[in-house]
Amino acid sequence: MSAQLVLLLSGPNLNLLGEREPEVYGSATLDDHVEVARAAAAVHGLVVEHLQSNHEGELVDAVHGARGRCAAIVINPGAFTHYAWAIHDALAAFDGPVVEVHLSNPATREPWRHTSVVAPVAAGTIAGFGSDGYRLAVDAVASLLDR
Ligand code: CA2
Repeated sequence: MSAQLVLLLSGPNLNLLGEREPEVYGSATLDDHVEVARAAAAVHGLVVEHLQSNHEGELVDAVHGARGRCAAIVINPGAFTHYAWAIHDALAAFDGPVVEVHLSNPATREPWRHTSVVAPVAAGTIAGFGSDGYRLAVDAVASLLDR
C-alpha cells in the first residue's frame, strides 16, 4: 500500500512552544510534537506534511492545497480554534477526515476557549493529553482511513 499524506497544521504562536508557558503547554517544542506525529504516522504507512502559520489565510490556503492530495488533516488551530470561521469553511470543503488536537484542555480554561468553530467540521477532538494527543490524533486518522 502506498503512503498517504496527512497534513498537520499548527496555528498561531505554537512556534513558541517550549519557550514560554511550560506550566500550560509543557516543555516540548513544536518540532518535538511533529516528530511524535511523524513516528505515529510511519507505523500506519502514513506520511506527515507539516505547516505552522500565524496567518489565518495561509492555513486556509494549506487546507485548499490539501484537497485531492492529502488523505486527512490533523489540526491544532491555536487561538484560531475559537473564532476563525474561514478555517471552519475551508475544512468543510476538504473531502477526508479532519481531527482537531489541543495540547491543553480548553474546556477547563477561560470561557472564551470553550467554543471551537473547528469541532463541527472535525471527526473528533483530542484535547488535554499534551504530546500524546498528536499520536492519538494520527492513530484516529489511521483508523478513519482504515489503515
Ligand atoms: O491547547 C492547545 O493546543 C491550544 O490550541 C493552544 C493555543 C490556545 O489558544 C488554545 O486555546 C489551545 C495557544 C497556543 C499558544 O502557544 C504558546 C506557546 C508558548 C508561549 C505562548 C503561547
